[in-house]
Amino acid sequence: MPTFDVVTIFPAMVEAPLGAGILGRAIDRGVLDVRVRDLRDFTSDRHRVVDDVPYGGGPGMVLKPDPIFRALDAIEADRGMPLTVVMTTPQGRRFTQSEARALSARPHVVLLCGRYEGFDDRVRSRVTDELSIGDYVLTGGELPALVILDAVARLVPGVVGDEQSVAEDSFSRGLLDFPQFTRPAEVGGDGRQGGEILSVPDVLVSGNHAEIRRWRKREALRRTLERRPELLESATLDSEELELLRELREAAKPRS
Ligand code: JD8
Repeated sequence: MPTFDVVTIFPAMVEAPLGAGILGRAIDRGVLDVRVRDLRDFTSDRHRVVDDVPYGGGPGMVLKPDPIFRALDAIEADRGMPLTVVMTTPQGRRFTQSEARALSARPHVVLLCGRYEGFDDRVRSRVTDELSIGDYVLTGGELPALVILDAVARLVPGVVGDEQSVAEDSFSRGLLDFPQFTRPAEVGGDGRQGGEILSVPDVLVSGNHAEIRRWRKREALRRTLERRPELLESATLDSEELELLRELREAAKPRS
């Protein structure tokens, strides 16, 4: 079960989201250990400078290597464990649920958050994993670090109250989620929905749990087939799901 350190020049940007929700509660309860470290605390000059101009010229600033090395030395000394050092960059491997699972098995994870034009490339000598959360451009590594932390921490036993829900998770199973409903059983019909009454599917109100399980399986498969068919190639399906998938594909076939 990993403990986490996040190294950033914007600690408040990382601390605020960690004060709310499931992760916030897990930290309060002591089942999740996250320390946010201000990179400026590891500078050695009076002005706490973390960046400098790029060698070779060009726009923007680059994060100096020394404060990062000193931060990593301090974390290593504090934690006394081998560090997994994750650097979030647009050039990294794509972060996926299987990357999250792999990180959740490490004893300690450090997340390095870059800014500006990124890190001096020599920092990579201390980095074990370079990850990207997706193909879009962000202004820094704090949001990616929070995304990775959220996905990894919820796999840590005890963080999410209900272990069952983690195990049955859509991406753990390789399928999209089935649709959810709550009360009331009918909404609209009074003009607020343009006169249309929107009802909860009868089967969910029926109390027939075998039928409900089967309906949910079918809807999860239907959504996956429609929206993310490539996921079905690596999904692990039981015999009932394979049969439902055959039926859905049969029903979707164009007939002449
Ligand atoms: C870290 C600085 C800003 C913007 C140079 C490097 C991840 N999926 C992702 N998109 N963007 C990032 C990311 C962006 C970052 C840094 C992560 C540190 N930037 C960019 C333009 C030019 N840099 C990311 N993971």
